[in-house]
Amino acid sequence: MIAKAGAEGVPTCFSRLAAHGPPCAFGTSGLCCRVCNLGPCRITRQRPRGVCGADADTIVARNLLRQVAAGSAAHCDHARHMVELLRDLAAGRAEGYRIEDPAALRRAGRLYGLETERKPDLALAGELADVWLAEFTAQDRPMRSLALAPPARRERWRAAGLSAAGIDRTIVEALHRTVMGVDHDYRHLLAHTLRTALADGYGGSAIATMAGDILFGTPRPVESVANLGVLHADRVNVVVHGHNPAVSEKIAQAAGSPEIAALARAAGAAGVNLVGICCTGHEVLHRHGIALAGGVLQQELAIVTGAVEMMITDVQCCMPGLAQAAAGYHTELVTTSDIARTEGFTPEPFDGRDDDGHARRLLARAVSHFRRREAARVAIPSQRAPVLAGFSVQAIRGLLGGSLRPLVERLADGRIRGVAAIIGCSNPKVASDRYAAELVRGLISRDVLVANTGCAAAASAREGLLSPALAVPQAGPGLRQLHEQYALPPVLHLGSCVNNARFLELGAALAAELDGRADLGDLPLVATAPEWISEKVPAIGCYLVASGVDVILGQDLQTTGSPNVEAFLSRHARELLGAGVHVCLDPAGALGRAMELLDSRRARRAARVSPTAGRPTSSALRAP
Ligand code: BF8
Ligand code: SF4
Repeated sequence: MIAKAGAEGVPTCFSRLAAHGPPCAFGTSGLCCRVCNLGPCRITRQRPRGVCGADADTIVARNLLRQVAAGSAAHCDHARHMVELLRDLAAGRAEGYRIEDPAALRRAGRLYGLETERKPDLALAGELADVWLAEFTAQDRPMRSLALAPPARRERWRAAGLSAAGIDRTIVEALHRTVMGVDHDYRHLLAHTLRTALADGYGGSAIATMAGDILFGTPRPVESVANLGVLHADRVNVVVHGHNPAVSEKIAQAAGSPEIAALARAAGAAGVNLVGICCTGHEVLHRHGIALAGGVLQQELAIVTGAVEMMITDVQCCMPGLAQAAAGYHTELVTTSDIARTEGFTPEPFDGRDDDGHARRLLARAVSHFRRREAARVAIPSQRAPVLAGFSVQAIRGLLGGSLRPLVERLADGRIRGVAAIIGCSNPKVASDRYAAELVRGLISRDVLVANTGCAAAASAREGLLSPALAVPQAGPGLRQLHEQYALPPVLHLGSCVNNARFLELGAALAAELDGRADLGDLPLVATAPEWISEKVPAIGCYLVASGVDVILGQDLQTTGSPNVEAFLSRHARELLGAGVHVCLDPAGALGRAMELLDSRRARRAARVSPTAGRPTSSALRAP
């Protein structure tokens, strides 16, 4: 598709990257400061301070905090929209929506200490929405959602002063601190970076995940297919792209309607084929088995097939360059979010009023574009791989017979050497997705269970690693036996990037099963982001480290300009939180480091504890 785009003169991120050449070294190292108009300042050996006197440590830490604040804001604002939808539904103002999973509602209500048994669903949904909205606005108390973490971890945060207050306050404070002339001690800035990330992991990402499950259903294992070969030459192809599960859910429901199928047939197509890209693609894959065309790097390439009638976007990771790609074909680009406008995209904001009708009208318009397709320019790659997705923690527990005990026992005796989250984006600056695929193969062959999210999961999907039939033969004996006995595959697709909260949930549940005093830092857990693009990934990395999970990055953070900041994130974080950031530029190095980290954690743990009987799950999220 990259070659086809080149031959047809259609620009993509690949061609623009080549035209840009090597990126600016000041930006790459974090040494460019443009927070005030005394500058912008660029730090060099000859000019070690900006005009205001800020040194490299301050500038690099400030830039990282701003990145993490922006990434956290994206996840948290996504969560806010989900919570507002839940609140509106409870108040009878969200026509066409319903509580899809009452058990998830009650589960979440119990976590926050709400009375859940003698109350109608909508009343409980309203109370829970109020509790969650208060997580955004809390001023002088820590977020209640921090109690999703094991008690030992919360104690570490308290001792280190990292307990985040309300989400909005924490993120606003991040921006305030980084204005010229406020916070200049890099350690103090980095502490707030971790605090801000915690507001994301346990606030925004966890709340978005729980609210999504309540409104649209908790994912269960579901079969599908992935890669650009999921597009069909004889059907009207519609792509949902972005992150908001409410929009993609409505489009998915409408796409299944007989009325739309009839319209498509009348237009000469065999039907409507809905596929997903990026995280909203994962949401509909998990809940409806809708095919996944790919991750962030496939968005323009899907259009280059010449076979996409409409791409329906919402927020985050929807490149503005899509407009240039679509201009070369008949594809209509639609933006459904009130906060996202791009020239070349038709604004069609979904506002909770008649979203079903809105979705049907959009699909009818997509059908009308089918006749404008230029058949001679259609080229759909044949590659498609089978996928098994839908691994919420509840689904994992279900497969394991109702408890995580079989997994905990195997982690304790070494039949399974650990659980590795492979997360984050695909980046055209590196050999896209090869790192992720090689690492996943290496890990499962060494009996490390892989938990995948985001574009890294899309990479695994395209490589066939989300197909048990293809992945199990590549796995070690421990994982093969686990699959044989429980049908739990070696690579578990946990969902979108906000669903990294499922990894935190899995870690907390494993810790509770292992020993009431255990913590994520005591478990053989590790995370790798092979390739990162979005500011959301440094935010995820920081909340994982703050949770006690070592994070291996396949590319440097933009912090190499300050050895002190890098030492804080690797060594000091380890002393403070039991985990740090590692950078391994090649997959073999990452695999070696991951195995070292997992084995040393298991050895440490084995020296101290063996698994004990199951205990009640935590319900510690009551008001402080
Ligand atoms: O949130 S992995 S490119 S799609 S940021 Fe974006 Fe990165 Fe993909 Fe979803 Ni996540
Ligand atoms: Fe330069 Fe300081 Fe202004 Fe940054 S804050 S641009 S270092 S003067």
